[in-house]
Amino acid sequence: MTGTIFALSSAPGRAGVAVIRVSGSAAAAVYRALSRRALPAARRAVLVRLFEPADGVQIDQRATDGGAGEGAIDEGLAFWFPGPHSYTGEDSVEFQVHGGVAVVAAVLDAIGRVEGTRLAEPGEFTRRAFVSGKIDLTEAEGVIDLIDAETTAQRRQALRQAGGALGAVYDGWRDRLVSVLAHFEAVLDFPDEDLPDDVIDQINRDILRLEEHIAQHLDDNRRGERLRNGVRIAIIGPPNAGKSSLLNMLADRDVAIVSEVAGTTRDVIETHLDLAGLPVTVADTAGIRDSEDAVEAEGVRRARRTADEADLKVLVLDSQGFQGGDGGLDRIDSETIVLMNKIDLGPMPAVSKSAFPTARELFGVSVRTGVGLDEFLCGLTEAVRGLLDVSDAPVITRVRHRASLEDVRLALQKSQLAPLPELAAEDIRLAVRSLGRITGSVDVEDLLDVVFRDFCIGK
Ligand SMILES: Nc1nc2c(ncn2[C@@H]2O[C@H](COP(=O)(O)OP(=O)(O)OP(=O)(O)O)[C@@H](O)[C@H]2O)c(=O)[nH]1
Ligand SMILES: [Mg+2]
Repeated sequence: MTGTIFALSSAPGRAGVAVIRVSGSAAAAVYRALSRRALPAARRAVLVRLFEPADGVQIDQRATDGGAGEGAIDEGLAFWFPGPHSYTGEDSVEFQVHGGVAVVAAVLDAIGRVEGTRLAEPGEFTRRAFVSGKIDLTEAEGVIDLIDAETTAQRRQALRQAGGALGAVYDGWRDRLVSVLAHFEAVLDFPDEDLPDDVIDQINRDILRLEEHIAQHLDDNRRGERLRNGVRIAIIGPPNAGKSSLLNMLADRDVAIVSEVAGTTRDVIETHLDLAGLPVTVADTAGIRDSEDAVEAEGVRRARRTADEADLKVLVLDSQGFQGGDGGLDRIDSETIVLMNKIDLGPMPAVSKSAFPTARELFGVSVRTGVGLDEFLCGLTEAVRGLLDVSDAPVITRVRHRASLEDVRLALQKSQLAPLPELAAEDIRLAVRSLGRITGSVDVEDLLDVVFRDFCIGK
């Protein structure tokens, strides 16, 4: 994890411009060797020609930009970011060159020839930003999510987290626990001193209040994680109802085979879609029915499992052949939208919402002619929105956060039941450590030393 690292930071392949980053103590040497110029002013764009590093080539100490000479690799913009005021916190240089494959390869090769440099590992620039204390772990995760964001809502959430909103919540809780702990330590260390009687009561109240906050934060219906991964929608129903036709309509392309043969779809076919700015993964499944055919039976098993794992289900029925005992009816719940398809062939049967009392909504549509689809899409978007967090409050976006918070809550609960203050304090210490693990903050013991020393001043 040491040395000066460099990498192509923009996407590989042919492009107008390519961005190449260098970070570490040799960054200045890289700049000088490639530009044959002295370092420019910090954080200002300069136009330079880039060369192969060569022994004995004089650096023009007066010139900080431009650059002449035969044999240049390319001409482009360069930035000098002296540490700690850089993304990584280290001395950094950024080159913006023409985004041709040969140009990029030659510049990377030239940088690699400067003493002490090596290609960066995946995520290493952000990792260095964390190590040098520029960002915490949740912010680093936010950066990754921002790069991966495919929809507006995902981008907003990632930007919030990258900006430190989530980390600030956890750090705030951690600070409160550390102060609780400091009070505890005082009670333990100076039992004979005249501490206010209600110190322990106050401690317990603080712990309870924090536990409530964490419980609320955890009870979020996995909104943040859903937004990050996309809401999973399963299209289920009896064979031939028009499930694959619906998937193709939603995806606006021929993802799944459509045919009048019942039992066409066997495997689960998944597609990622952007539904009005919201990320969803739609799965088309095999028509649910009893089948002697081993392959179809396996498809039906997978269809049922997909339905059970989905956040939202769309049950497609053939309005013209509705029997009342159709496949998939047993999967209806409050997160199921029922679609009566093929109403172009005849009127809706005399079933209304009352036939599916537990379903979320019922729509009559024709996937073929488009009748009723706008209403259905509105209903679907609403349902998806309800499952996601589109508010501004920072939310849990990873299982890792959730697991640590559960640990915190458990430790706090245990501390309340502890028979001895020493044991309760140990539980609080565990809780502090678990919270610290989410943001990756400094060593817990160090922090406690500081707080406790301050607390005891004057004793
Ligand atoms: N008239 C009419 N036909 C439709 C409509 N939607 C789908 N179909 C037809 O119904 C047949 C079955 O459609 P699919 O989309 O393959 O049905 P499925 O539910 O995926 O069927 P399986 O994969 O076999 O379970 C095809 O011939 C479609 O063209 C509709 O709204 N109206
Ligand atoms: Mg199908």
